[in-house]
Amino acid sequence: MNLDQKTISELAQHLEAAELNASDVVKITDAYPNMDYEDAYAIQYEIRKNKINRGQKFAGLKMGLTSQAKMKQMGVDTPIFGFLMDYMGRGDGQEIITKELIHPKVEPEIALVTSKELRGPNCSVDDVLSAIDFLVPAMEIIDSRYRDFKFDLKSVIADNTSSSRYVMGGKITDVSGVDLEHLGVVLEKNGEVVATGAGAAVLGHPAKSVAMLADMLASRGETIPTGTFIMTGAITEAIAVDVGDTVTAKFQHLGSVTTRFA
Ligand code: OOG
Ligand code: MG
Repeated sequence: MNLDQKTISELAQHLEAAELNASDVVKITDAYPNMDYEDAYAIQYEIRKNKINRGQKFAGLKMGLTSQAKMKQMGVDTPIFGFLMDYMGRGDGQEIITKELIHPKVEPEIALVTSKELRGPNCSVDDVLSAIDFLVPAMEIIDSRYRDFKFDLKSVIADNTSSSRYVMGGKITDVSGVDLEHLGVVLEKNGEVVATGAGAAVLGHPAKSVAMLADMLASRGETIPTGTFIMTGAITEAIAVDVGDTVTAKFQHLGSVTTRFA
């Protein structure tokens, strides 16, 4: 750690204010070039703690930058994790108020809920497959608080990996018999196909993303508790949206999920 607790608190407030006011800021490493990864997660955890202290409910975890497409789009090379809160979640077909966000982009993601505790290190794809309660089709709406989505890895980790909204499909599916690796997804904006992909885009297998999350948490002395909702990471590049757009992600086997930007 290179930052003191006072600076961590200030940066957490700074980034959360940018989120809640929908106003962008420059990446924090500009002012704190020597901050390290531990500092970055410390800021993210401070934001999470502050939200919980204000009565918001923790809703789950997400992996980010798990696909080659995203890593390339963002010019980075390692996955990261963040958290989701209840107020960020929407049901299938519910609207998202565009003016609450800065410059939202949509990503189709396979989500799941765990039926067992997952503990790293060395958590495997098989460990994860045997700990999936059910699968849910989902979309994440990312909204970096950084101007023009320009950031480095440490800045985006501190900014809770751009988490802002997520939409869950209404149908749950048992994992047995579902081939997550080859599972196809089509993302449509206003009825036109804007991106396509398969589960393998997520680290070769979406369960690998959860295994990696367990391993990353293990280095902090944490596990993934039973009953955790997890978004496994974008299957395609993120698609920018604007007021009036309707976006639908259609998943093979899992069903579809839609939202409209009001
Ligand atoms: C970081 C968040 C990426 C994903 O699924 O890859 C992410 C960003 O691209 O702003 O959520
Ligand atoms: Mg995502």
